[in-house]
Amino acid sequence: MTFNQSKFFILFIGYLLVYFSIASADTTVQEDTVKATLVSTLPVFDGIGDDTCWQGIKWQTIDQVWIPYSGTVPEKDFTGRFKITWSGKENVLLILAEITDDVFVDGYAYNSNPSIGGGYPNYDILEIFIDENKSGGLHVFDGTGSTANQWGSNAENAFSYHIVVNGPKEGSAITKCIVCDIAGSSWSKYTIPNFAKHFPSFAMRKTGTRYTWEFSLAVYHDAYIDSNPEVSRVNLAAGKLMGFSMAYCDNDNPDENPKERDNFFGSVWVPEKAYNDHWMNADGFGKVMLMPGTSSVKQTTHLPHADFRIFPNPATSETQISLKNQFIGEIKIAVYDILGREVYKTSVLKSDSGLQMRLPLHNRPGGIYFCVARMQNLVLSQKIVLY
Ligand SMILES: [Ca+2]
Ligand SMILES: [Ca+2]
Ligand SMILES: [Ca+2]
Ligand SMILES: [Ca+2]
Repeated sequence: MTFNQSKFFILFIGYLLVYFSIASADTTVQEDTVKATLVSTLPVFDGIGDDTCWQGIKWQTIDQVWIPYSGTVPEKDFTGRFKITWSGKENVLLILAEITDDVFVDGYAYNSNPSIGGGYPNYDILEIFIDENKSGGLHVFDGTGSTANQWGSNAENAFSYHIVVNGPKEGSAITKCIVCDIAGSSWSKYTIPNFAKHFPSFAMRKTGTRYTWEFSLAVYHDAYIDSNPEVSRVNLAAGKLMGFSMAYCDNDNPDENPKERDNFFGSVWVPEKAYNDHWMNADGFGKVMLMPGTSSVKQTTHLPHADFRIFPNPATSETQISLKNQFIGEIKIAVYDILGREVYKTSVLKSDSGLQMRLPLHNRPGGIYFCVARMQNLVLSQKIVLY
């Protein structure tokens, strides 16, 4: 071997060693579609991930460098991973994120005026990107018309939550956050809304250089109105597929002024040309699917949706529900319109022989509705079309 050949050989062996050490470190799993399991109990929101609902849930990694500051990222500079589950009873996503960051840079002061309150991505912040109907597309402004640079036609087509906190003291947790996004109609008329109210429970704890974020997240569809969020609240149900990614902005220089972000890490691979597209475009978001609880999977030997039928559907008059599975006990039935408003609810006892009942929707206006059946560890939903 020449000197150059042997140098290449040593590099190659080194690459193999690194490759196999990563491949064998099977503590995290990055799936194409992240499966979020239904859980029956909420965690205690204290920034400690020892709750029952987190047990047995796989970690997902935040390991893609979307914006690099320097060539390599040592482990002490940053590692990130998260778990996601959901609660049908509370109708929220549940997220546990564990971030290692050598220097925590906080101090951001919120202001809805972008010329004063801008720059939040230059602090240490956790980001959640969510597109509840997986539509993709731009989500910056409520632009009208068809110019190429109007940055979308609906700011709430997807949300990009930038979660900002003042770092807690060593060994303690904080429960207050600011959640910035962009809304408005154009770059000359835009605001920074604070969407902290979309996070009903929130905690972030510091243990050395490990920061544990534990929170719930309500999900809203794209007809969201900030003055009345509940109208657009989405009813989470098993089988629902959403656009979802997480990211972390890492700055390690608390003394600089103005602040400037170093690295930017994400949970999904993005092409180089779209390395920083998530904040404005939902096309590159990852995917999360809501799954029934593990105990329900065992209880239900058939496909859940095959057992839950609404007929006739589409319907011009009265419709009926038929539900067959092994569940015995109380089932809560609710029907929602396209805006998420509850238009009918009842609760029934189901025996093991199945459930069949009328759904009195014949006086409702025509359109799309969703029927949700909630039982102990399982939430089933079906779309109904009324003419
Ligand atoms: Ca906890
Ligand atoms: Ca760092
Ligand atoms: Ca959307
Ligand atoms: Ca940092």
